[in-house]
Amino acid sequence: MSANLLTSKEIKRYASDAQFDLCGITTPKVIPHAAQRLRKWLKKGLQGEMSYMEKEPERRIDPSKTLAGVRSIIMLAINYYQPDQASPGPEYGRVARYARGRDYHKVFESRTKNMLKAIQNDHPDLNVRQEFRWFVDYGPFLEKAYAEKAGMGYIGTNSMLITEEFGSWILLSEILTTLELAPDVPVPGRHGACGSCRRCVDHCPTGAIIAPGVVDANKCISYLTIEKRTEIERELRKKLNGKVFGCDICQEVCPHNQRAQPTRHIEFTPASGVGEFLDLKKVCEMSDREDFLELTAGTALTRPKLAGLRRTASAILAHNAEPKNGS
Ligand code: B12
Repeated sequence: MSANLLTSKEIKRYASDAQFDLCGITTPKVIPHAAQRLRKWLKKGLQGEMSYMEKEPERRIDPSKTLAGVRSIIMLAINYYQPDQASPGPEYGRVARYARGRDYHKVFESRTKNMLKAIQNDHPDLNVRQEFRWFVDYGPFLEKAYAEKAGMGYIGTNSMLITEEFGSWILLSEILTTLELAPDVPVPGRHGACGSCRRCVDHCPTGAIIAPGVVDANKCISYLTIEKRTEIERELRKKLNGKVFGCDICQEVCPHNQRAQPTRHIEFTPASGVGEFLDLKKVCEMSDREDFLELTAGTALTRPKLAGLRRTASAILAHNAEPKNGS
């Protein structure tokens, strides 16, 4: 263990040099209320078919099970906000903002590697490979809970981490380290600060926010269009309303997101990926992996695979073709 080789202030400078928008530091102590919430969420089956969420929940809860001797957690965030354009028509499906450009895992990965390379160059005594472990959301880790504890914002009723600077339009990643770093202080008095506001609950088309901070994935359009592998049931299909990949409604209606700022990162802009709209007929016509990868390679849209994306696109088109009440 290399004590005091680096300060929190220096880590934040490295994070900023590596083009992260926010950086917060906290201790790796288990957060009991977050652990409790995760256990309850799993017990109720709110994870749906996401079996990876069921694996090793104790590891997700306790960072020391991932990196022995971990002393600090460095939380990183990037703002990806971009305004919506008018839809070209019902034959096009909308992609959630975070996924319109390059796959965010790749963006975070390359920036984290650059950050750690810079640290290693400046501190040859440090064994960065051994003393730092990083991942982007696929790792077993409660990102929002540790980001809240690292003073980056607070978890709102829609269950998202809401920051002062960018609202909730940020993505997170983390570096676990054996270095002892001075922790940031959680934003005082903000926990549960949505108060009586229920805009996200009331606007969610499928009623997926079943209690403050609790999302039933089985109903969430994001889950249905990205993570769920089997058919989407009829009642839920009707509510997709053109959303072919992900959903931003619970963020769009959030008053805290008035402070949204367009992203400065070109990787998140439509020009770097599939863009905001997909031609649903074209998606349905894609017959092989080659066609699919031509459209989605390097973006987050590879996640549902061809079968998942085609299933959603055809569900939207089928619903559009149904006679509507009163017509
Ligand atoms: C599984 C998952 C999903 C699932 C389940 C969503 C969910 N809310 O759990 C699905 C597929 C539905 C999903 C959807 C989305 N996701 Co997602 N998802 C994850 C993942 C991989 C795990 C989250 C998790 O642990 N869920 C389990 C439940 C128990 O935890 P939770 O909702 O986070 O609950 C916590 C809070 O309740 C908190 N808490 C504790 N005490 C208290 C007390 C109060 C009063 C409150 C309010 C909360 C609170 O503790 C709990 C445990 O930490 C994380 C990445 C990660 N590794 O953390 C990304 C992550 C949460 N997703 C993210 C994003 C961007 C999205 C979408 C916006 C994508 C989109 N546009 O379609 C939507 C948003 C939907 C929503 N409102 O949640 C970002 C969120 C960034 C942010 N600003 O918060 C993350 C952090 C990924 C990332 N690397 O940035 N996601």
